[in-house]
Amino acid sequence: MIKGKFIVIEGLEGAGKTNAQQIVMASLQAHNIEFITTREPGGTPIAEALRNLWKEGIGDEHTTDKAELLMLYAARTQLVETIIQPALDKGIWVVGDRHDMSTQAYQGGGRGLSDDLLTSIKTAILGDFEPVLTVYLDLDPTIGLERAKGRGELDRIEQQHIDFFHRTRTRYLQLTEHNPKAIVINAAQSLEQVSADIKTKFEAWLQENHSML
Ligand code: Z5A
Repeated sequence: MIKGKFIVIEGLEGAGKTNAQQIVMASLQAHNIEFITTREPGGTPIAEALRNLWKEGIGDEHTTDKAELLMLYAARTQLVETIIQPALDKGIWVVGDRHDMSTQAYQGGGRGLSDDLLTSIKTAILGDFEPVLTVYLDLDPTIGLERAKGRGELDRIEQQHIDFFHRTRTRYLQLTEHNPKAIVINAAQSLEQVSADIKTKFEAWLQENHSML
């Protein structure tokens, strides 16, 4: 049985991940590749419950930075072990809305948690499990938050100081620059141009990797 491939869409809020996921899905459909989609944090009943608990807290109590990190990894391993890995083992591809790079960028870059802590937890929980490709939508956070505001009230995480998102973006750029497993898209362009860029670059990647199917 040939294994499926794990492709992840990453970027700040308002970067257009929903649109990017649809473009990747359309390409896979055109090549008759079977796939499922996931989102993080979440994607299973337990992981979704952890997402809500983390986002909303209980009353006035919210997670500390380290508790947040552990909850994100609890949700992630639940999703990987029960949904993602079994699908890949059956030859089904997985298109994820966020995965571990979000933690490296938001909790590492944004919150400033140490590389030692992040690396030790990541290694303990995920081992060498990682996506074969990450499509990173790069966007100035001021534009992304304006777009997100257009959809309604910002949630607790989205209400962080703008510097938090600048640090997060800087970490994303460090992680994706010169990374052969990442495609970087300028998400500040028009929706049409962003969509065209994703399609072109993803199709090129697919063609290169198709022989491995
Ligand atoms: N988080 C974390 O801290 N650590 C982790 O490990 C993980 C996550 C996994 C998840 O929230 C939060 O969790 C997120 C990171 C953190 N926090 N923040 N802040 P979520 O799942 O609720 O939200 P999101 O992942 O950030 O999704 P989003 O806000 O929906 O972003 P998006 O999917 O990229 O946005 P969109 O819905 O595709 O687009 C937003 C709007 O912009 C929409 O109206 C589009 O039509 C519009 N748009 C998109 N592209 C364009 C262009 N090119 N031009 C004009 N308008 C556009």
